[in-house]
Amino acid sequence: MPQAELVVVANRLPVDRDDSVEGGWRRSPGGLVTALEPVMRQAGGAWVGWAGQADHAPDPFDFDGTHLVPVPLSDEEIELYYEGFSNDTIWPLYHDVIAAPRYRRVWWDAYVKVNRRFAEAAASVTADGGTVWVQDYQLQLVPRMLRELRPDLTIGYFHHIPFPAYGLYSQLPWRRQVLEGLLGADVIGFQRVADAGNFARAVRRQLRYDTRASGIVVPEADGTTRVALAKAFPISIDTQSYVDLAQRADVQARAIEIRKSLGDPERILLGVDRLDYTKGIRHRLKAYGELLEDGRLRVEDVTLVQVASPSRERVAAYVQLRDEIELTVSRINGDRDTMGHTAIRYLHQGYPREEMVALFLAADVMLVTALRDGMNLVAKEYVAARADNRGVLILSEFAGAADELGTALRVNPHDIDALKDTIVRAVEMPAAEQGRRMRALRRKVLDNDVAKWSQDFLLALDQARTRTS
Ligand code: GDG
Repeated sequence: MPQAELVVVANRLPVDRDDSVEGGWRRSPGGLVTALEPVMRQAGGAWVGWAGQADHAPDPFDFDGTHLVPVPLSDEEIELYYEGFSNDTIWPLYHDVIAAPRYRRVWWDAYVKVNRRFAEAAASVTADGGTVWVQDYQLQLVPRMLRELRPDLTIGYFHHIPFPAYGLYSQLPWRRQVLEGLLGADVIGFQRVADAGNFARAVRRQLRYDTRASGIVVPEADGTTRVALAKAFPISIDTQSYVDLAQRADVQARAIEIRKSLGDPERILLGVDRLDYTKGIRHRLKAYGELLEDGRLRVEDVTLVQVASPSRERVAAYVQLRDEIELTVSRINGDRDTMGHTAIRYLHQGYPREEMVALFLAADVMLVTALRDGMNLVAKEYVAARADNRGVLILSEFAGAADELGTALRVNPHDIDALKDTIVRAVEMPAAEQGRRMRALRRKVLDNDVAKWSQDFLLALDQARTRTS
């Protein structure tokens, strides 16, 4: 087995099966994959993850300069470890119990077993003294398991979703094991300063370890201690690729075509989300529906386009959410549509990136009303696409992106009256104010792209290595 100096461990490999292309695999879309591709290529890195098909793990293979190591998952493990513990226990708990988390011991058992399998796979492909970077909440136990197998490694972990306040976190029957699992890492990265703070507080309350600034003093089995760093590293997007797409003539033409096909409304409002209860889609629809009802907005002048890409369709809470949203959309449309104009153009579909960027260009107002969100990349993508310095971003204070994107129109999505006023303000905002706000937003997103994010994290890991060696 070839050994790599840098190994990424994530639930999914960075490729999707596609029999129509040579080799049978294509790179999956997504910022993480784009960000790590140059780093991995340069380091001759390896990536450990599930290949996407149950009960089928191909042998390790090379793809675009990266060695890919598939981890097998059975159908039952996908149900218990992924849909169960990851997406029906941790996901709702870490998003402030917007939906009720379910605590099931068989799910936990599967989570432990699968995390061990990932840790063992990473241990077997990492070179002596190498670096492993573990991604996200599906693999919180991997850092500790890996450290036990390979004490010579430098281990990083990045948490893409929020880390909740201790009062909520403490519901977790396995709260101690999860903290210990994460603390196996030398650097534990979070989206927001507040997430890192919640984590440090949970460690103090639950494990009684000392914390100093961003450092956590972790006692080892041999009586010594080491310092793990828990700190914010806000993730970003491949900004330039959005700027480039937005400048393409065909994408710009498509934006005009979209507007025309909606009946040339004065204002287009846009929401783009995975269909997930954390995204605040219902709150957005409620505010918009009331504005039409109150007569503050008219269906002849505005249209809301809501892309809700299909997600986690085997988890009960998502099935129910879809029903609720679709009922609400059809009620609003039934009440408000005219022959020529629709209130909401609802699309339960995924689209190519070109179409997304065309939508961003067509949208006068972008609605990000998440009730809780680690970062929210859609907010940054909209900003990156608007090189014309037009358009208004409405951004929930509960999305991580709110920490950086200070000149967006900030909103508490639970406050429906405030949300309504903010939508009206966005619809009426003069071009000069749009430009002033958008320019400041764009500076942030252009200066802090995903390549910088991965460099900052890997630099912190490198410093952790020199501290301990
Ligand atoms: C998690 C955290 C954190 C969506 N529909 C389509 C499509 N998308 C793309 C968006 C964006 C991505 O998917 C979604 O990223 P978000 O950040 O908005 O949200 P999550 O999926 O919940 O991601 C989140 C993120 O991890 C990274 O750390 O920011 O807080 O929850 O890029 O554009 N892309 C295409 N077609 C679609 O239909 N092409």
